[in-house]
Amino acid sequence: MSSTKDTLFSNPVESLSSFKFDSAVVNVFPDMIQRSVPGYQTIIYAIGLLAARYARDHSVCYDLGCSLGAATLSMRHQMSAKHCKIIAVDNSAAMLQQFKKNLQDDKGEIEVDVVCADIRDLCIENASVVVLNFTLQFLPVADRDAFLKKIYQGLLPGGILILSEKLSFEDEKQQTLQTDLHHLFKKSQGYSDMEISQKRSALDNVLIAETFANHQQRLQAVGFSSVAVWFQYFNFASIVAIK
Ligand code: GEK
Repeated sequence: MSSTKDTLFSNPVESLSSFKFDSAVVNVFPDMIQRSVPGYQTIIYAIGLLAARYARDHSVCYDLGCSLGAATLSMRHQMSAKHCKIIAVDNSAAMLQQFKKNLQDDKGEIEVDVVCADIRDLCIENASVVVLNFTLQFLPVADRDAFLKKIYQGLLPGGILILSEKLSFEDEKQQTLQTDLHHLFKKSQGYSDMEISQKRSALDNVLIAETFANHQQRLQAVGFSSVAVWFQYFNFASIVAIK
């Protein structure tokens, strides 16, 4: 994958437009996400471990909002289910163009279908594993219940959803603390205060974080029988929900 350094917000931008997953972002994406999301690599690796445990023969694993396919490739390299395929979906054509190039150099044997679509319009069926790795947070809150219901209905009994999200906190002190800790993390990764604050403004109204309690309640309401956080690093968490 490209390792071009993310400097998108390093100069003052007069009027910040909303963040978009366009070709400028694609070029720096691996660097951006690793330096912005604490624990990203650990989560990616563990998605492969979870898929190795839960992917069933003759079923489908979905990677929804796949970007450059890091979660897809982790699953592909660690799963051993037979006659299983991965469907990787994103609505950014620029992301998928680069992902398809990366796939050509990948030696994994499991079939991967790369689909350019809005994940809300997708038909989900015969799924043993569904991954939403930092994607749900970009859907309007009003669409999240129906979308998760659709995922639940498309999962086989015993199948899992892996849901990673930036979290918000009901408790104001925690909200401030976790936000500060995230900024310290980004500074430690080489981002300047200006880059951090400009990126935050660009993501305003684009990335809508919810509390863990919100996520848990929604997942239980759509039917998941078991919901737990398996990883958290400051305000970034990954949840596993079992049907
Ligand atoms: C990873 N999962 O590296 N339909 C399809 N794709 C969407 C939609 C939508 N409605 N909304 C957003 N996306 C990846 C990282 S990035 C997270 C996921 C981040 C896509 C969007 O185009 C982008 O590629 C991805 O969701 C979110 O494991 O950049 O913070």
